[in-house]
Amino acid sequence: MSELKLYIGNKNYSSWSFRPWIGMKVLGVDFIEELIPFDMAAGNPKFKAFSPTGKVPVLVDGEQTIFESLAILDHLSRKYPAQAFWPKDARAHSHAMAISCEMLGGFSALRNQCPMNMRRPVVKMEQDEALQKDVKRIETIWSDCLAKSGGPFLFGEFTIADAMFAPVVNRMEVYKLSDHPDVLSFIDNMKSLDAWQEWEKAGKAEPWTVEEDEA
Ligand SMILES: N[C@@H](CCC(=O)N[C@@H](CS)C(=O)NCC(=O)O)C(=O)O
Repeated sequence: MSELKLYIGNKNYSSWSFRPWIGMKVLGVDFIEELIPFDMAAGNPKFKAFSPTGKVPVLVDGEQTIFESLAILDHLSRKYPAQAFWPKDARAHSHAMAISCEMLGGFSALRNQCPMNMRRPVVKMEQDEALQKDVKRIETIWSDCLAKSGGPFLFGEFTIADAMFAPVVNRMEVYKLSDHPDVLSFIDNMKSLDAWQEWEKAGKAEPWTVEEDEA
């Protein structure tokens, strides 16, 4: 039985939950998942029972509770040093951390206007100036990384940086935000992962609808 338990929200909508979940699946970490759906924009009061922030995701590793998606993945990179959670090259590691932090703290127009939604049909969204700015910056980040690494993932092999951008891959696709060739090929590479397909299938099958997240 696994010693790790990952608390997550709805697979259709919970972009922050998707990050550690896909990272752990692709990098081969055994864990038990506990899905507690939010059926309202303000989450679920039940999250407070296990989460210091009242938010998901949360990882319980024995006696320790780790919250915040990037902190969870970084914790696992130290717990399993043999697995390449971060790029092995020091400069690439720093770059992967930088863009992961940029994702964590930035792109508010994209996050607010285009919620992750696995069920959404692909329909183009009109972009205001703020959304265009976010999309352009993401195109630049992905293109630079893929040009340097040669792909198929941002740093060659799948790392935490890919996990941190996974929900953006869904947004780029379902809101048709970019026709940049590097964006399109990164979407294909991410979507071809077994873990992606497992999450997407489960998300599409969920019964819950959150009106605020149906953009
Ligand atoms: N910065 C946090 C964000 C966590 C977050 O906002 N999670 C959402 C679900 S995707 C949540 O739990 N929302 C409930 C609420 O805000 O009440 C992380 O990286 O884990």
